[in-house]
Amino acid sequence: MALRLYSHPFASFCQKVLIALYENQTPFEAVLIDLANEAERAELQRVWRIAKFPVLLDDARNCSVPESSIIIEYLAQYYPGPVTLLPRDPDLARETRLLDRFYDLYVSDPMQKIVFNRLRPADQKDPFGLAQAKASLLTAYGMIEEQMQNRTWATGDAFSLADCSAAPALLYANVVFPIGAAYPSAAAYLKRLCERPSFARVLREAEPFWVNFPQES
Ligand SMILES: N[C@@H](CCC(=O)N[C@@H](CS)C(=O)NCC(=O)O)C(=O)O
Repeated sequence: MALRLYSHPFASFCQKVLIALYENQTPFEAVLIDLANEAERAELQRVWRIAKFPVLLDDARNCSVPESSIIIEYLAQYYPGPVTLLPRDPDLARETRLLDRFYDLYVSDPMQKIVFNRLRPADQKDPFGLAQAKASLLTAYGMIEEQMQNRTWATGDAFSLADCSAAPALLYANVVFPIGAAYPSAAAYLKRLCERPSFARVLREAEPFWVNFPQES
């Protein structure tokens, strides 16, 4: 198989790329990386020294591509399909990249901080960082509420890179810090994302791993 994706079905940034691959039915092999397994972590670190996934390996072009947004841009360039994840119009492409960064930086990042705080030992919790993360998510929820009043997908009528980013970010954020009744358009957008066949498939594949999700303590 020309394309291999070092990934894990429960990891949000891996899900972002899986959505893109499923949208265009791009053939690839998912190589499951268990970060708790020393050998598998070392293999991930061999291809991307930062040791974060996903990483795409393209044997046909003899290259490896890290970082979820860059992978999706790479797929759009070299393995395009019927769903144009990065619009050709430069202004719409810039808006798409902005919303992709918005969901990564201002939804995923604080969501991960809340999850990591749950994983900390009881005597090493970070209440200040937790409050900051929740405040950041509230700001983001308010912005999404405004953005999604009249839109189906993040940038308008067409599903894009920004929606690949939004889906896992909002899904996990809603679990650790529920979106709530004050943000009906944001909640409706998350519902649409969950019903999108590509993300519905991702969610089915992630299902067995929910037992390991850290609970609030
Ligand atoms: N900016 C990166 C973030 C990737 C990332 O944070 N991946 C997480 C999984 S969702 C990870 O590898 N975590 C492992 C670790 O931090 O040790 C991207 O967009 O791909």
